[in-house]
Amino acid sequence: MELNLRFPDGFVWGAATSSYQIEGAAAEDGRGPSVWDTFSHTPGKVRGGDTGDVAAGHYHLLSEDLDLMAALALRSYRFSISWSRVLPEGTGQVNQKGLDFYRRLVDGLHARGIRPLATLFHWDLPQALQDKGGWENRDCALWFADYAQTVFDALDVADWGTINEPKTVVEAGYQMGVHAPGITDPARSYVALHHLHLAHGLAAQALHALHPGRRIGPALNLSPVYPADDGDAAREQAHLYDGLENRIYLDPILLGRYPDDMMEWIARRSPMPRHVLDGDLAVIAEPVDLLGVQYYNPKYVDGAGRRVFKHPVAQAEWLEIHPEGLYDILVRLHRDYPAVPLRITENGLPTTDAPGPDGRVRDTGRIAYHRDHLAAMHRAMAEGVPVEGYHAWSLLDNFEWAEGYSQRFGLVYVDFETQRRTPKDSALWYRDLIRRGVLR
Ligand code: PNW
Repeated sequence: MELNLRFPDGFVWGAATSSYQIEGAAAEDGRGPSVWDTFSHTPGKVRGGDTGDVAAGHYHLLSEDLDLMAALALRSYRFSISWSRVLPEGTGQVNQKGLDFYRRLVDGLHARGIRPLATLFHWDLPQALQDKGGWENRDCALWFADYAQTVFDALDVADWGTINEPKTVVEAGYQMGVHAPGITDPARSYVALHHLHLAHGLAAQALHALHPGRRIGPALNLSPVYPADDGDAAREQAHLYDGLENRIYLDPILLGRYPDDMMEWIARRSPMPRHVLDGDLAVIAEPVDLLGVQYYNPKYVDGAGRRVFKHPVAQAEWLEIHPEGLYDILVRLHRDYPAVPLRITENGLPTTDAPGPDGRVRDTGRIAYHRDHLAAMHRAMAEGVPVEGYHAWSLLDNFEWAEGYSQRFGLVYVDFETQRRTPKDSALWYRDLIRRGVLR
């Protein structure tokens, strides 16, 4: 069926990556170790014992990857900066070679007419700072703000992202322990959350003070939460889970307060409320200039608070596919929160498609996925939701955290033996969509 959905001229079409997932060169040019080096080198933590030591080799293939982005007609590239490449100890001495890598990246994007969206933190905390308590230490927010100032001053970037997915840090990193730093303690997780929020706010304040006219915002993974049935119990559980999935991330930043019901819930499990000091929420609520929305899945909850699946799942078993969930999230953001330009900073899925004898990668499932989500997003835009751009996750197949190299989210196939890049059919489809500006 032809859709024929036209997007505004100047719509920001992009793709996203993150430093530890693609760069490799983990011990080169003075980069210090991060918590993900430690975690991936700990036996049993990552599938197959995979690490990001080499990853997609992007550190050494920078100009090839820039040309690839241009060939795919991207208008924006969302990447993250490795804090420990710039500041090997997390604070103090700057590693000029590390900073130069990001200067070359940003210059290369400008030369090709591609807008950078630079994320300050996509989970690779310098190990030296984890050794001092990491995000459980309030000082971590101050170290983050200092690091942010260093890169704000060094890089010609107009649009900045602060913390990528604080929810994944809290849940995977501090509750389930399946991500670095591998902690399994809800009590500690909410202390870390507050300091992540504080770090976000301090960085936003610093950018506004030092570089007026530039923009900054968070990148939150949001999931609409639906009751699995019509009962009152499911409705109540859905409201609770909405607090844990969405409101504890959105409300402090956009409304300047933690939701009352969530503070009660957290206080029964964590000393976190004692770590919220006078003035913190004013910092956290520094007005943001854009809101990054990462959408992967909805959550259905039954009356016992159990998660229920209602739609097909992708190769990643958590990734239940429900494009309408993106529409629901966008409309809700527009209804419940102050107006702020929205960017879809991630949306995508892993597939197992590999090059055939003719070299083509026929990832028709990925094309269908992006098409359906873009149609849902377009419907929200037609109803007045201010979405300025969309970033597919991901530009390249990469190190998919605890799943190692077993899940491929890329528009571009990467042979991890040869580092050869092959645009999948989805990449060519996306290129044509960008050129045409019409979703068919
Ligand atoms: C995001 N979950 O992570 C990250 O920002 C990316 O770095 C990552 O590669 C991508 O999504 C795909 O996983 C998530 O279990 C990881 O709900 C796990 C979940 C959600 C997001």
